[in-house]
Amino acid sequence: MSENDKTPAPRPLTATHPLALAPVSSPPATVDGFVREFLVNLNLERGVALSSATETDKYLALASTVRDYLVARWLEDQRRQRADQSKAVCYLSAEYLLGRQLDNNLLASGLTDIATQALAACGIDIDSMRAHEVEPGLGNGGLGRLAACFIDSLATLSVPSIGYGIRYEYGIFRQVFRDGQQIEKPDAWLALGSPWEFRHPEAAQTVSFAGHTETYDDDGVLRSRWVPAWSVRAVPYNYMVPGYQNGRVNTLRLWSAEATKAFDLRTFNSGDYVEAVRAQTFAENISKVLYPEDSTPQGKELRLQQQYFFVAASIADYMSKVLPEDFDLTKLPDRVIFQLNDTHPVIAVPEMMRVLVDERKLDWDAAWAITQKCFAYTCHTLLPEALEVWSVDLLGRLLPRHLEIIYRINDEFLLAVRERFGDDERRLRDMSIISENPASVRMAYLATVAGAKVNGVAELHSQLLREKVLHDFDEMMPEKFTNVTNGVTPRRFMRLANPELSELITAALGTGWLTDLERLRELESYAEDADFRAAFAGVKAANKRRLNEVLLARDGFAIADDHLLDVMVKRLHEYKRQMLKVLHIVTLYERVVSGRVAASDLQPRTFIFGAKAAPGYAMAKRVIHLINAVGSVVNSDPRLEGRLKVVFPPNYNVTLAERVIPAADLSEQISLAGKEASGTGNMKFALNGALTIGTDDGANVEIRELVGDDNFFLFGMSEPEVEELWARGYRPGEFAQADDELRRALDLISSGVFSGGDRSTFEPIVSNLLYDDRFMVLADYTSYIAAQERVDAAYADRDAWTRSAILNVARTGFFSSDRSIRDYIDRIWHAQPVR
Ligand code: 26V
Repeated sequence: MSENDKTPAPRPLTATHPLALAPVSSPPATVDGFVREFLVNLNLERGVALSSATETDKYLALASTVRDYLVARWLEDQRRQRADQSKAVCYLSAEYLLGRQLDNNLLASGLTDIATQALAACGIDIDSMRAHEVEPGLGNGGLGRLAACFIDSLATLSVPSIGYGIRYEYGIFRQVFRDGQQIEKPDAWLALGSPWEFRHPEAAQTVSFAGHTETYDDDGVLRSRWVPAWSVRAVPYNYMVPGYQNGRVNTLRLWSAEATKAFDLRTFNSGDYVEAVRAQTFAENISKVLYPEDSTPQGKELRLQQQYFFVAASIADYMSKVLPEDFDLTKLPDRVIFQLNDTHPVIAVPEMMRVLVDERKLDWDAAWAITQKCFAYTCHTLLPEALEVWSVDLLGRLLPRHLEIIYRINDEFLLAVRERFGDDERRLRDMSIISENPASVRMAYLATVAGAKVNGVAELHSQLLREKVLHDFDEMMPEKFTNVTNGVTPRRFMRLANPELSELITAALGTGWLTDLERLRELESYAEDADFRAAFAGVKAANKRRLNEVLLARDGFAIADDHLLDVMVKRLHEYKRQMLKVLHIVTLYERVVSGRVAASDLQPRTFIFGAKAAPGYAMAKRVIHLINAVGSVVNSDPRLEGRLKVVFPPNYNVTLAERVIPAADLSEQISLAGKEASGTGNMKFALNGALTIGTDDGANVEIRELVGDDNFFLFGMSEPEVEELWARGYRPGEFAQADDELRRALDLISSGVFSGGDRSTFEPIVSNLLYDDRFMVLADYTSYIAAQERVDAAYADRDAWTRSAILNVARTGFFSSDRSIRDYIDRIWHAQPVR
């Protein structure tokens, strides 16, 4: 056979093929191009013609179309990140409260106008598409929403980064009210399918649990290894995180638990089909549901499984997929920083040690030196009950090797404490990562010992962390501690949530402010311009109408447009003091029904509440019941002549926040000083031109400093005053004795007028306030009522109010999450944006 007879072998489609290098190109960014892509997706992906497509078909095809425009940049950024030598940020968070994706992704890719026109050409109203999306509620509140703002800013600032988390099948529960009481319904957010995610089974990781540890001789070196009892498969789902009109697309990787193949096969072969299916369900349970407890950890085994599951998968993913194979691990700190979003991912610390020592065979000291530079920890609370601890018993059963590693970290750390402070038994006991009776692991201490940096989330919070919660650690290693004040993304919470205000600002300042929010300062001079004030007031009025559209559609009621809109939206918790707001409402009501004040003398106000209570938090649920009960009495009492309204739309979420916040006149930030780590809702309100009534707590302190005392209604004890009163002995009864109106309000609640005459329904709330309240509601009542009177007086001069509102917007550009991310880069990560 001659050479010539050989048919040439087909050239394999290798990585050098042009399509493999630049796999896709974006469709043309024109109306026609968009229409074409949309119809192709409708036909090929949904298998329907436009004429017969349902709203869901259209929504899913639209989402795919937007994706198609982003995917080329995404692939390019993934390739670059692998090839790049620059340092990357891995943000580890058990929660991402993303909110709806469609509008954000349209805005980021600059396609909003094109898509609007293209859909109109197809006879589709884009607003109906927006309304069709179910938001992924993969978080509880502030911490999860902060993570979502941060990944937006990381992408917008072109920081090489990846967010890791859990793809819960059920997010935060859907809240409904029955007879005014909260009922929790499952949040089946995946029911329509999730068009923004890409499942990658080929990139799955195996995550193991339980079993035992053993030592063995490895060529003369004594080593430990973990022999796990069972394992699950962690399958990643990738989400695109587009930067704002900068061509950058980062990745959010959420892990879903599935049964391992090996596990399946073994059981199937043994003939036990039912057991195999059960095993599958068992595995899937791990990512089944988000724990709805915000701030009170329950020490549940499944939650520890969730934490280890996503953290182990993420570290394995980073080490095997992102790092080159022959990478010199001593250089790891130059390549990556893992940011721990609260203690939930802290089990990553012993996991990294296990990988470095047991798997990569580094010696302990070298591994510890690396680990200590690769992690940083953000604390999000001050409440002692919110600090996570895991019982040694549970941890040892589920993660025996990790417990050994934690013990060794602790032993060496306590040696260092002894070296520094001598045999100071108090200090040794208080600083130990392991506490006794019952033996448990303090995750915040582990994070502090392991982390290169520890930060709080507002100036006051960081200061209190150093002075109180982590005082001993601050004395030993003060250089670790720093502050990064939280921020919010102006793309979602200004541009998308408040399009009219955004237009007004752009008309005044030109473009560019959305990525350089300090430029809002330039609005200060406009506060003196009567035409601008009129336009600003017009935007607020329009936003109230926009809010009414959704309130009417989802709940069947609307708010009157001449009312001061007074808003308190956040998780329901005693420390946040929704009860103070309730006492204010009851006081106004009592003044009128007792005849001391004429209804016509009341400033018309609508009070909006939005709040979910943790399902097991009885007091919080009772407060929800009371708010609804007060609402139904107040709203229907003719003596008030419609001047006070209380509305509590159920199921407050990101989507509702985007409508409520831009419409608000007054923002309620009324936690007991020293308890709210930061707050981020407070920032969103100020940036949208609401005035704050608030205590000197969390980021309120910084908001007030920036906007000035004339544009902020401060009330209540300061944190040192709280401490002093607590030390002296807080006797709530004395405050009730001293304020006639407070006593009347409490009596009215006790009397049963809000519970159909039943005096027992809300009695536990009243007696809690009078005898057992750690959050000192009654101590701040008088000052709060006085501040509300200042609010009414200020609102009477509407033009002056508007001026203050404009100054709030102008002076709070500091609270962009872009600034927070820059602070993380400078103070903690030392990573560089890559262009
Ligand atoms: C804790 C736990 C405990 C176990 C069960 C599930 C779970 C879920 C979340 C949390 C964290 C609560 C801490 C938290 O959300 N802190 C909030 O963080 C915001 C962002 O920094 C901050 O603005 C709020 O003031 C702070 O309360």
